[in-house]
Amino acid sequence: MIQTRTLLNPFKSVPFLAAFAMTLLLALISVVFAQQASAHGYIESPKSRSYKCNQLINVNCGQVQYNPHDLEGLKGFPAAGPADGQITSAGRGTYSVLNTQTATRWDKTTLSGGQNTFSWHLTTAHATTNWKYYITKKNWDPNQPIKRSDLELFCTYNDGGAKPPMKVNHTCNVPTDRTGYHVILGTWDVFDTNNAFYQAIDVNLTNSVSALESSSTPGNIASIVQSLNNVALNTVNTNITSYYEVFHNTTV
Ligand SMILES: [Cu+2]
Repeated sequence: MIQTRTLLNPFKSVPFLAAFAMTLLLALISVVFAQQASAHGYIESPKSRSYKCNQLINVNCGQVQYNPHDLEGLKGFPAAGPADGQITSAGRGTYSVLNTQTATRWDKTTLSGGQNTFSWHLTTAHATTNWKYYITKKNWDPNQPIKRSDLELFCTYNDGGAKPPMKVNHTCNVPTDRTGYHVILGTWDVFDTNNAFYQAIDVNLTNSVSALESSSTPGNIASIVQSLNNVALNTVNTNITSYYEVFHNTTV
């Protein structure tokens, strides 16, 4: 009896209560962090830098390997948002390895300029202000940390606060006036928080313009018969082994 009453005495149980409260607090904090870790989203096509870390296509990425969807920073880029040199990590110290910028550090996805689809995989469908896509300028230096002045906007989708589906697809026209290694930055501004998500995509642009420029001019070839839908090509020299596409108003 006396022992039971002593145990229930709150003043004598202060260490126990404090330990209990602390445990509860830690449990709450871990629940909040677990929710944050499972929240948000990443660009799965073309695979982003962080998603390639998750897929072990990019290696030695640190923690982002486990959290490709967690690149959350302040919204309002480029006026606000992560500082220059920290854009590709969303300004998150935990993921600063993503800011490493050299011509060879990251795996590149081959991409043709023109119409492309960018696909986000969301783990939480936050109400959305807008989605924007930037690309490095023609004269960018792939061996220097990326600054906002290296980037130019090429595509915007405004959602006006709507809640997106878990898979979001955007069709955008990627500039066709540049080739080789470029970085595309996708931003997702959340409507009802101060935050946004930042996704870098490393691409190797192969534009048809440059492909045509680099190929030799067809020789020994002549067209004798043309109709509205058909152009007959005759080779003057039968040794021709090349394949040619005939363009009319840029359409094959
Ligand atoms: Cu989230």
